[in-house]
Amino acid sequence: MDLHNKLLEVSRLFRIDYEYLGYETIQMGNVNRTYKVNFLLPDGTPKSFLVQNINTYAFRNPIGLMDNIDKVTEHIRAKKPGQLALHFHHTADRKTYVVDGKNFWRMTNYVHSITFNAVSDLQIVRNAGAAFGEFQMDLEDFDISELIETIPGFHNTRQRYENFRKAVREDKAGRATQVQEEIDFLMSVEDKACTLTDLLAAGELPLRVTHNDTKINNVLFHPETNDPMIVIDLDTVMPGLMGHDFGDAIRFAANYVEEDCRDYEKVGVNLDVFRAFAEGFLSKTAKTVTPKELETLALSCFVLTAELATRFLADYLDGDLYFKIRTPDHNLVRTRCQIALAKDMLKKLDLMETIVRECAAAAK
Ligand code: GN1
Ligand code: MG
Repeated sequence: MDLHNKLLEVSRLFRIDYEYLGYETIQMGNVNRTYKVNFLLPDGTPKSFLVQNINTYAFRNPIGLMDNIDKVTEHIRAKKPGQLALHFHHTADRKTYVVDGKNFWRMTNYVHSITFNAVSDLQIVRNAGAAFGEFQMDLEDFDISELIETIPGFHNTRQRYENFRKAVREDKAGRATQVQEEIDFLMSVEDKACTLTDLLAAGELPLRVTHNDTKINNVLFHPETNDPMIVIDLDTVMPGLMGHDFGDAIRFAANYVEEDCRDYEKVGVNLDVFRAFAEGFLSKTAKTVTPKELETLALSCFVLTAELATRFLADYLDGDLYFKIRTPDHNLVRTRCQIALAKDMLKKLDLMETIVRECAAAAK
């Protein structure tokens, strides 16, 4: 069945009976496939929904994942009744998903909004920082044991390095010799990149419920006012560290260029964006952040950047099985961009640490 008819069939299973107009592919995320599915209400007004095809190579337990999302969204909704939330549609037998063969479908409301990739408007960045900080705080009293790990060891950097080493060893796509320089660099920073993982194992950093995929385009903003409306992409909400969310957000938002930019000499941390995000994030989290978390917040940006570089490069070596690619060397370009960013972060680490301390002091 072609996609046009498949999306119609899925929508009908989610009990959307309006007149079907067709679909648009949404460029969102590097893992799942997302479609905006358009209908016409009986009175002639257009109405859209988002349908996603979950990548079950990445998410091996999609039913457990939907269960996590249900619990987390319920918890937040109970705290903030009436506030805009993601709503997952149900089938006739009350399921939030439709399985057909290897495909795992879900449907949510479509929120008219805007998103940002590279941002220079500091107020938007500050707002995004506050939105992610607030998200963690909303879940501060959530019982961690209720959540499954949707991707086990997602930000376990030691484990990521093991996977990376395995990919280098197996060299499935025969590409290892052309990327020796990248492999050597990542190996040389392994211990530093594993700082958070090691501190967690030593009991020096607290586990929290975290988002774990805090790209700034996972905050939906109001199209007219630019106010943050909602945090989306809850697939990786699970136990994690505060630095995972802070670090991943900076990795994405504070880079001068997008995460797959080929102009490696343009890559780097914009410290104004860094400060604005830290201000927003700490305005919500300063009351609960521990001294060790604060001390490692700037370093967490390097950690998340290096970790993702190992993931992109491992996928390149495996033959591009995990991340969606748009060019044959996409994962290599992503790797090189993240390595350039990681190097710049090491240079600016002292400055970033000072900024974090200043923002925390101002927020208290
Ligand atoms: C993936 O699919 P998306 O864009 O939300 C990945 C993140 C990476 C990101 C890099 C489940 O996120 O961990 O940081 O790509 N998500 C998963 O762009 O692996
Ligand atoms: Mg995601």
